[in-house]
Amino acid sequence: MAMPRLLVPALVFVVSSAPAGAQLPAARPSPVVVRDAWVRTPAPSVPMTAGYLTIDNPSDHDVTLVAATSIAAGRIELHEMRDENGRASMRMVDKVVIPARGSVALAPGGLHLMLIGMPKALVAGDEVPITLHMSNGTVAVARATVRTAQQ
Ligand SMILES: [Cu+2]
Repeated sequence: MAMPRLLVPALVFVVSSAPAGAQLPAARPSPVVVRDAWVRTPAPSVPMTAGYLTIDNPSDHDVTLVAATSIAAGRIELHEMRDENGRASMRMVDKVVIPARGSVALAPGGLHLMLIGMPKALVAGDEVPITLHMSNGTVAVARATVRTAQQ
């Protein structure tokens, strides 16, 4: 019953990823669907900020996110926020598994993308393309909107 609903975002993704595919002919599109992507407006003179998005995996196989890149950041790390003895701390993670027919949210307080070293200041309203690289060599492109907080 869920299939017809899943097909629509999958097709939309294929269309929206075409320009990236043209630039990177070797990269095959991933079956995942990325939604609700946003980047927190960086604080003044702070050279990093967090990005958030939700990854849906309508396929029958687990998909593993291993890296992210963007023209808007020198590099992007996969991070996780944790509460350790009442203190929030961040650590790097080397992968994020999106289970078959499942979904993973990168959201404030938990998993997130850490954008480090922005070549151009990001301001609210900017749209940032973020390419998600999977362990099987496929990619998914997200278009994240810069904003001050989740709305
Ligand atoms: Cu972080």
